[in-house]
Amino acid sequence: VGAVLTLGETLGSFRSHGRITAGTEFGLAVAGAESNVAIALARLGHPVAWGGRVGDDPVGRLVLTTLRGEGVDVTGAIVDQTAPTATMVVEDRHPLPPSVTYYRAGSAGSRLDADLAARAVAGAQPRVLHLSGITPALSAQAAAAVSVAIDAARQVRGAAVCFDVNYRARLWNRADAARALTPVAVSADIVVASADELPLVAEGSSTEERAAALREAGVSTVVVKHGKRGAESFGPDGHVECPAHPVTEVDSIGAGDAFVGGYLSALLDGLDEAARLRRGAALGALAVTGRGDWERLPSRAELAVFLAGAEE
Ligand code: CKP
Ligand code: MG
Repeated sequence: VGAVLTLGETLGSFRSHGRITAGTEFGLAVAGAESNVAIALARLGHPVAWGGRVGDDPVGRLVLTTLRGEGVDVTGAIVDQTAPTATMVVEDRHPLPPSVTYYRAGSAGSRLDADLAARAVAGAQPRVLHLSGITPALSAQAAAAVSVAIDAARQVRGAAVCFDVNYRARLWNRADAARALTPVAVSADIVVASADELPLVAEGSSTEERAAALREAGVSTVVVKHGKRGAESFGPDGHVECPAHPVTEVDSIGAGDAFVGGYLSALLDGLDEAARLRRGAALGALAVTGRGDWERLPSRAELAVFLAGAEE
């Protein structure tokens, strides 16, 4: 029995060294919101599995060896013989934010399907199934896989479904995303969103009203992230707030996934809502201190050192 199962698309991320011109060098890294969460949890010692499809190509092999190396169970992953692993190009335009270009239409990851999802959930019997709003944007069959995964998790006693809205303007518009993601959000136990993503999945004229609407629809806890201004949640413990850790930001991509990893880690440890938000904020802060989506994420011991320093 694994603690956490995540499903999604993991990509090769080519990060330019400076503006892109002929001859620019790139560093290759592994990216993908759901596998970022998996790595965060694995580094903190939680048993965690990732399921998805990669191509039979060097980037696909890098994805699997990297996840394995980080201690993430990839036995539910499939190597697609005919579609390539998705990639993305991140152009460093410092001091402007990086520009991101996806090469993922028709990718192996976009072929995530109901069969893989059902098998992965049945095999992992997870305590937490973590999904994000990126997956339904990839293809109709990936969207179906998300619903099937949630239905399958309902068959696992005590399993909770965590859903990160993760709206991606490069994949679809807000109206299409709202239509597809609202039914997913209301079927989750925990919904995580940034303040600008929350209106996609809930009616209301304020964060409070939107969180209340989701809770009335059956969501247990709504976690709202405010970046540098911290996070708050609405759930069985009422309204809980948490400041962010002041750190010097180098690269904010991956902060949201780090936050989710920290939050779920504290949940699995049986900690209360305030402690879940605190651990989420700590991982989010650490993730932005260097380049890469997950490379800066801490082990248990490193997290303790960081939190001790933060109290001084
Ligand atoms: O919301 P975050 O910045 O934490 O998510 C970052 C990830 O999966 C990144 O790894 C990228 O590959 C992606 O989101 C994406 O598909 O945009
Ligand atoms: Mg996010």
